[in-house]
Amino acid sequence: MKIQQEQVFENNKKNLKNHEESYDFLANKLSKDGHDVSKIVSELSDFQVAIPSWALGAGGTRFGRFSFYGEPSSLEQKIDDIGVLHSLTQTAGAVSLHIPWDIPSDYAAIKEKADALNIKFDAVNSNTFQDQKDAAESYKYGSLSNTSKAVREQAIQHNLDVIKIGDKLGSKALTVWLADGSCFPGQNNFQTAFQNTQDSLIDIYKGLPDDWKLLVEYKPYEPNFYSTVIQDWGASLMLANGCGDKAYTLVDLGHHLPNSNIEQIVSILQLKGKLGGFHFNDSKYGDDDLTVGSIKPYALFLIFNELVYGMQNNPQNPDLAWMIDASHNVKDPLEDLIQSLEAIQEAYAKAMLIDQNALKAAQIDNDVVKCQEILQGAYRTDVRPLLEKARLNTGGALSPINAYRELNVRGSLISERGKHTVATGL
Ligand code: LRH
Ligand code: MN
Ligand code: MN
Repeated sequence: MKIQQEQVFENNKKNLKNHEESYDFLANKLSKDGHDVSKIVSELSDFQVAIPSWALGAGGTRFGRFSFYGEPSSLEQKIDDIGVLHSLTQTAGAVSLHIPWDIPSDYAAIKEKADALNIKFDAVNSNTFQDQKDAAESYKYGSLSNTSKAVREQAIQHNLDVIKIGDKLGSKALTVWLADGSCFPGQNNFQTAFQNTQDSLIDIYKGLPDDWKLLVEYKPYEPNFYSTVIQDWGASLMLANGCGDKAYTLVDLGHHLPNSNIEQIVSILQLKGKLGGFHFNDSKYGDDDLTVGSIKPYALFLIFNELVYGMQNNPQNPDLAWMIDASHNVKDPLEDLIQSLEAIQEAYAKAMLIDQNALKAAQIDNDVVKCQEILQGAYRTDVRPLLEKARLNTGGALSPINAYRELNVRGSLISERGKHTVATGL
C-alpha cells in the first residue's frame, strides 16, 4: 500500500477553500501580533518525529491483546506503514528500530525502501529486558547491572551488535532502556547494581562511533516494582556523565511518578546540554503509552514551551531524537499515530506563539498574572490552520485522519495482508 501524491492532492481539493479562509484569518491576526507566520509554518514542516517499529501493530496488556486487522508482519511492511503516515502527515520521516524485534534481513533492500519513502533511520533501541531465543544467559535478574559478569557481558555485546546494525542503516544514536531493578526490598544492593550499570555502559560507550550518541532512558518502575536501577533523570544524568560527552539523558513522558514537573526536568537538562532524546506519549496513571495529548495537552504545551526555549537559547544542547512511544490497544495504530503526530505539532505550534520577550519582561516584573496570560493566550489559540498549511506546503493531507479513512487505507492493508496478521512489539 502506497499513497500517491495525486490521491492526497485530490483529497485536499474539497477542503481547500475552508482551509484558506481559516488560515488567512489566523495568519492575519498573528502577523498583527508580531509573529512571523511563514517561519512558524516552515518550522512545523521541518519537525520530524520517528515512529517506533514496534508501534505499528496493536499493543496489548498482560491481560490480553486484541489484534487489529491488516497489521504489518515484517519490517518491510512496517516501513510501508510509516510511508503511509508520512505521505499524509509529512511529519513522520523517520523510523526507530527495536532490536531484536526488527532486525533487517536484507539491509540494502530495507534502506532502499526507506529512502524511496523519504524515511530516515533514527535511534536504534537495544533490548535486554527479554530473554532471546538460544541466548546463553538470562536477564531475569537484570542485564547491565546483573551480579553475574557473564550476563553483563552478553548484554554489553548485544548493545554493541545493535550499534553495528544501526550503523549499516545510517542511525546515529543508541537508546538504552533497562528493566533492571528489583521486585522486593533486599533483593539488590543498590550501589552494586548502579556501579555495574555504569561500568557496562562505559564498555558500550567505548564501542560508539564518534558521530553517535548514547541515550540513557529512565523509568521509575515496571517491570520491577520495588526499585529500578535507572529510575529517574538524576540517575540517567549521572550515568551519562560517567560515560562522556556523547552520552545524554532521554526523557519518556510516561516515565515519571504522578505530578512530576517534566517541563522543569527538560529545561534544566537542556541548560546542561544533556537532553538527547524524547519519547512522546500520554498517561493517566503510569507508563500508559496513550495517544500524545489525549490526557494532558496543557502539560505537553508547557513541555514544548521549554523545548522551544531550549532550542532557541541552548546551543550547548544537541538536536534531539524525537520519537513517539505509544501503544494501541483499541484504536487502529495508524489512526492513533496520526492523532499523536497532530498533537505534537499542535503543542509545538502553540509554544512558538509564546512571546518569549514579553514573558521575560513579565517575569522580571514579577507580574505573575501577565506570565500566565501570555502562556494561556498562546495555548488557547486554535493553531490547526497552521498545521494544515505546513502539510499543504509539503504535499501532505489537510486532514490526515479524514484522508486516511476516505482513502480506505486500512481496508487496502487488510486486502493486501489478510486479516489475521500480528506485528512484533509490545
Ligand atoms: C519502556 C519503553 C522503552 C522501550 C519501549 C518499548 O517502557 O518506553 O523506550 O524501549 O518502551
Ligand atoms: Mn520509551
Ligand atoms: Mn515506556
